[in-house]
Amino acid sequence: EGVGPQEYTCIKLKVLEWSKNAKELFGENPEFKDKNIYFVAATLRPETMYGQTNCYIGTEIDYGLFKINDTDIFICTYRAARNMAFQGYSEDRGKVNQLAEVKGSVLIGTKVNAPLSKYEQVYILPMENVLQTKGTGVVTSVPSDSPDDYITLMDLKKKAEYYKIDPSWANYEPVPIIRTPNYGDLSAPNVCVQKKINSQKDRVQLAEAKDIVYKEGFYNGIMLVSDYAGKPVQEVKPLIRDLLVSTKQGFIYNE
Ligand code: A2H
Repeated sequence: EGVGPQEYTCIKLKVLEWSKNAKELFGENPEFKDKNIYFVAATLRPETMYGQTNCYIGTEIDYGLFKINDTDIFICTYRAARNMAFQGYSEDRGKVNQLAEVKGSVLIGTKVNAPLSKYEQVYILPMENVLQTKGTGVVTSVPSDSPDDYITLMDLKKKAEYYKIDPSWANYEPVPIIRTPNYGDLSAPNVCVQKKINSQKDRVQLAEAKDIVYKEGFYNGIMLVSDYAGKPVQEVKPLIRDLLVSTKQGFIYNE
């Protein structure tokens, strides 16, 4: 980090139904009527999008709703929207058109469609370790292959009331999407169990687990799903990224 630009794939998760609080704010607003509204999540692993089970935001982070063109509105941090505007994702290059601002907590429980996911609808859920200063401030969740995503989903299942969510929103299981020689078909859950990681507060062990799972998936992983089943992750990663971009379910974003 900090050395040179990082290329992310941004994934567009379309809003299907606002949370109760967001509906009160935006439900009747004519500016949002008939528009496609997307949470925009930055990922380094586009090949894992088949395993999305939810999407995380920070409850204390401020998010904007940004007009991108005549049909599309993006939800992300202002910082990311400004970077996007300079990268050609806005009506006028370099200009941000912010329609509204909202605290993350208001958006929790919004139902979205996550491209390529086996689940047709998933929910916006809270994660404690989302950084305002990285990517878009929106992190799509792939518990099969990301230790952070997995352990946070377990926290939410165990303590739904504490996290102020409806238990049904977290009632999703990790999907086996990549096979690895050392950690099997659900590498993130397996490494978390092996390292006895109990919650998203175990930051040090989680960082180690993240490193192990990332390297194992990238260098030794074989796809279990999609048209690319049986192929190495290294080979298909750019192809799945290109698929997401060409179908306009995603776009390339640098920072
Ligand atoms: B990755 P780097 Cl399956 N705050 O996507 C915290 N984490 C963030 C973030 C933010 N604002 N923005 C993006 N991220 C996460 C998939 C994935 C990711 C898998 C496995 C590992 C992994 C599904 N979540 O990342 O610091 C996003 O999660 C491990 C590095 O820029 C993004 O990719 O290197 C990754 O961190 C970007 O991290």
